[in-house]
Amino acid sequence: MMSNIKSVSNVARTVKSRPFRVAIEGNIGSGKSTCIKFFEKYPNMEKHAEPINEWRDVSGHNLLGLVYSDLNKWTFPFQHYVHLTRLKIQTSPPCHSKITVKMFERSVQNSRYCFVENARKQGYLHDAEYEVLNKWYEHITKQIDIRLDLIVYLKTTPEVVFERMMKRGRAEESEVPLEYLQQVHDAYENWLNSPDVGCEVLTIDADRSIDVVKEDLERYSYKILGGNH
Ligand code: DGT
Repeated sequence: MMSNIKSVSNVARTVKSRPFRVAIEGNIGSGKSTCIKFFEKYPNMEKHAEPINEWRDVSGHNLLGLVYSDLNKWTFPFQHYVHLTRLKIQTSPPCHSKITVKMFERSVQNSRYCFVENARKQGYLHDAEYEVLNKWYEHITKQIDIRLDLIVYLKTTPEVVFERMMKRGRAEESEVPLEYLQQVHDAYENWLNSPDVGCEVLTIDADRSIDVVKEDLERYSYKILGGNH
């Protein structure tokens, strides 16, 4: 079985004054939204789906549609906006005082180390654009605590998620080729196996059916809930 937990030595453990932060990570169509819904039964957990509707309507502009229509032209503004919307989710104060865990779909770190790195590698970002995005990221990490306490990585193979993505039929993704999912997969693997990750990674084999994945989520729920339940 692929499921395992990887510890990183310089882990920044939970800061008492804020909830335990869990990012659900994985390729397009890996099942992140279903995974978040699974935790609905825990009232002390605040859950955030990906802010995709915000990306679809930036004062009338569909940035998600634009980025897939021309990655070279639109990756720079898109990643800026992704950073902003993720930062708001990740650092907002909990909605009530009993919240001990905050779970969100992808993270600011994902944008920086996965999508932005891939975009530079593939030439979707000019070196100057890449540097500007990094300057922002560096500044933010110095000023604000955006640290994660746990990453749950729904690991998949690109062919499996490609089939799921096609079945789902989201309009903006209709032209996304298998090659792009392979790139995102490789970027995830590079990031989550590098020192940049900075927290524990719980890897779950998400090629398997959702019911089997849910069994793993149940098995690891104590860990995912930061030992808080
Ligand atoms: P799931 O539940 O795992 O199938 O995930 P979804 O469908 O809720 O979300 P997902 O992973 O498909 O993400 C929504 C779309 O946004 C998808 O086309 C990938 C794209 N996306 C998310 N974050 C970024 C980013 O930082 N850069 C780029 N270029 N695309 C991103």
